[in-house]
Amino acid sequence: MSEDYRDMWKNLGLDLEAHDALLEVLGNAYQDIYMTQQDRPEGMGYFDFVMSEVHGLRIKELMDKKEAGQKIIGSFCVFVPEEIVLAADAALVGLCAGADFAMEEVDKFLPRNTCSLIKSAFGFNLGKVCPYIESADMIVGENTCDGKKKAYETLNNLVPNLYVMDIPQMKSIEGRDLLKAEYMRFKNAVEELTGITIDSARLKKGIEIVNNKRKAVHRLSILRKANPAPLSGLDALLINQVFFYDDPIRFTDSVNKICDELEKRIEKGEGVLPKGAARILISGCPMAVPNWKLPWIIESSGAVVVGEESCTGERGTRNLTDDSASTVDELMESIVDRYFKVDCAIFTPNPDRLNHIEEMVKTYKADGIIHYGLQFCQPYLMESMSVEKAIEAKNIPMLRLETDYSMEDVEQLRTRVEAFVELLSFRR
Ligand code: BJ8
Repeated sequence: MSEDYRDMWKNLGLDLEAHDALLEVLGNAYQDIYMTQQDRPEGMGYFDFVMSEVHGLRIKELMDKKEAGQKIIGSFCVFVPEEIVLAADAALVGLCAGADFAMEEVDKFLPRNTCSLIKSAFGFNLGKVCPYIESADMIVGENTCDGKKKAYETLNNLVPNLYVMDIPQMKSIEGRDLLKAEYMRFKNAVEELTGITIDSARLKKGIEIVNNKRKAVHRLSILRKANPAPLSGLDALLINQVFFYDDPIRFTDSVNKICDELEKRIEKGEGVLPKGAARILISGCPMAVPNWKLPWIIESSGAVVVGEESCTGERGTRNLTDDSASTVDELMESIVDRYFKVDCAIFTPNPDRLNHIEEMVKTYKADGIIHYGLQFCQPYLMESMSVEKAIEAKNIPMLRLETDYSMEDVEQLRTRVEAFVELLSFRR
């Protein structure tokens, strides 16, 4: 890393020593997990580059934006509408929440039975190792699960710029009204932060950029229907993770480029694993960078992940926002319509998610599902029981796993995953 970055990190208030240690661990994990994969498409070079510069060049770009008067908004959830943020010339970035860090400090603020994702967000903040949180002008917390909701009360004492957005828990008329009211309030807050009034032309542009980004990711997902799969689940997850960090227009171009390459691969019948490899759909909690544990275990057990029913996957990216309306209010209605379809397990009841899982199994020709639940994540762990019953009634095999960010249970998980993959191969 260049000296420029060190100055930049220092100015952001990062703990340089701790940050160096973090980058070393991450760099090694990336080498071991990503760079040992065989037959990766050339287009993944771009995403490798983004990852290698995720705390470097990308932060430099964001700092340059700030210098030019633009604002940075950080978020932990796919319910924060990027369309509104872009309409005010600001940038939306995901905040670090995918690895354990500074856990002794975290234990002073959160109960032990808190999910790894929330603990990680606190660890990166308390350990002063997340340049995104330090560069953000506004951090958006959303009232989704109880863990996050209460954790934001504590986070509010640790950061100066937390904005809390309420999120409905039922797909009712009242629930939709609440989301609309909260998105209007968020639009006003973004306008106040940036000093920019969001008119319909700006909002349309924001919608167009985000729709294009989602269209590119949909194009990529559909290519994963092919057998043999042209892309590993690990690489697909990486692309889904980069979705939250990169410049949206550049990201869209890069995803479309890799799609062009994958189309050629498919024509030639080339894939990352042999045609007979078991095809797995992952469903459940999101996997923030650098949480690559489960797909790594699955794919090093001889199976291939063909889809993610997750917020770092299709739950987060499916459905476009209708941009045909002409007034700000109508466009805001379209944004609400689009986000109200997100079927996070915080909703009760949540039949859409089950339908989507079944639909994904068919679309991606999955042989089975691995449900990924983070320990202490009540919404997804609870829902996994009813999902399992419904899925197994349809004769689709499902394995329910519960884990955290540590690597201590890797061998235990591997044993269960291998047995599941064997079962799937047997049924083919
Ligand atoms: S829309 S999935 S990104 S809330 S793992 S913190 S649910 S206890 S992350 Fe999520 Fe938005 Fe929903 Fe998606 Fe709570 Fe569970 Fe932890 Fe979780």
